[in-house]
Amino acid sequence: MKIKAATVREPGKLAVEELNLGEPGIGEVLVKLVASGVCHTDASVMNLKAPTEFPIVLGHEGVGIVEKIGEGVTTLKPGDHVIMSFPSCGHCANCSDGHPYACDQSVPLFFFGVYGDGSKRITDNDGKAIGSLFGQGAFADHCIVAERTAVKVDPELDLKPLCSLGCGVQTGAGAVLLRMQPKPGDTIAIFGCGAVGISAIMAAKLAGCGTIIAIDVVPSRLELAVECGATHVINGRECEDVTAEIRRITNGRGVKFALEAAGVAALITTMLESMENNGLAIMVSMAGGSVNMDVTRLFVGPCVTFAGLVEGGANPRTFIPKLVEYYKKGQLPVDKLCTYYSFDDIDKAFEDSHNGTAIKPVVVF
Ligand code: CXF
Ligand code: ZN
Repeated sequence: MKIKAATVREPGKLAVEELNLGEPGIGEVLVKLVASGVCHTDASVMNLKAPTEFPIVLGHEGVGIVEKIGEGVTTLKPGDHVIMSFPSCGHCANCSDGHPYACDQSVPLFFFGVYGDGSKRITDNDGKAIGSLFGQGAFADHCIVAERTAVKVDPELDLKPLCSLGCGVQTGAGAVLLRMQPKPGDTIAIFGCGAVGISAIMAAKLAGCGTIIAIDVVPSRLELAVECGATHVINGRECEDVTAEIRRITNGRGVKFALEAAGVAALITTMLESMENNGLAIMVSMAGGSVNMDVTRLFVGPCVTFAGLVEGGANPRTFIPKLVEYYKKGQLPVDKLCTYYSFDDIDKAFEDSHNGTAIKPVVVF
């Protein structure tokens, strides 16, 4: 079928093109997109700050309605409303063990535009194969996705605000609820109040954290952080010593948990120096770059666990339904993050994501 899709053929250039989408293969479904969120990873791929292969259709926070199912699909049917998430092979040791976020095939499936069998689903009018980012390619009117990558949701819900449950919200909320698992009263610091950071703040509130410290450089984001559960804020541009301020707020102890969601490598050092003894610090953003620190500081004085975590350590098929339940109860008000754009305005959506005007730009089809 003919589709319109936002495609990158050379670094930094996104163009909506008419392309040809094939049929859903074994274990795959065809989805008519309702909306798709812009995530910083889309821009990283577009600007070659992540490994990839052009041409590729961007978009990996798609929500839509199943139009057709491929052979062997048993859990979805035409008409089902779905949130699409990250792909995984389903066969490797981590997938078999319930940890698809650590799939052995993550790099090709996330970034190189291929599906589980190694092939692509889109061609251009010259017959050239075009990739689909994260096995979605969701900046398009239709896309093909693996059944295991799509999560069915209540058709009564407006799908549009739910798109980032597939990536950004899952990443922030998962890091807190699945990996950190804070107890009521615990302390946490969140570096970066974009969609991932704010979702982590909402999750920290949900878990009953007593001290939730939000760090950002944009006052409006810090205000939103407070609205979503932060008990303290630090403006990193105005504060001379963020670590000292975190220690002051926590009576000298430092925080038990911290999340780096700002995409700034230098903040890793600040985060690690702000931890309490036996604390857990997690990095989830594509910060890039390197840090220079004396690694002895990770275990002499406070001993700190530092982890990189993809997609919140989630299994989307079990975690996204939980996130939807929290959303329905008003405990995960993700609609506060969204600004909506028409497909014609996709460049503006990327621009506003880049300059921070919009926290979660959502392209509506
Ligand atoms: C990405 C973040 C960097 C590692 C791969 C997954 N998540 C979503 O965009
Ligand atoms: Zn993403």
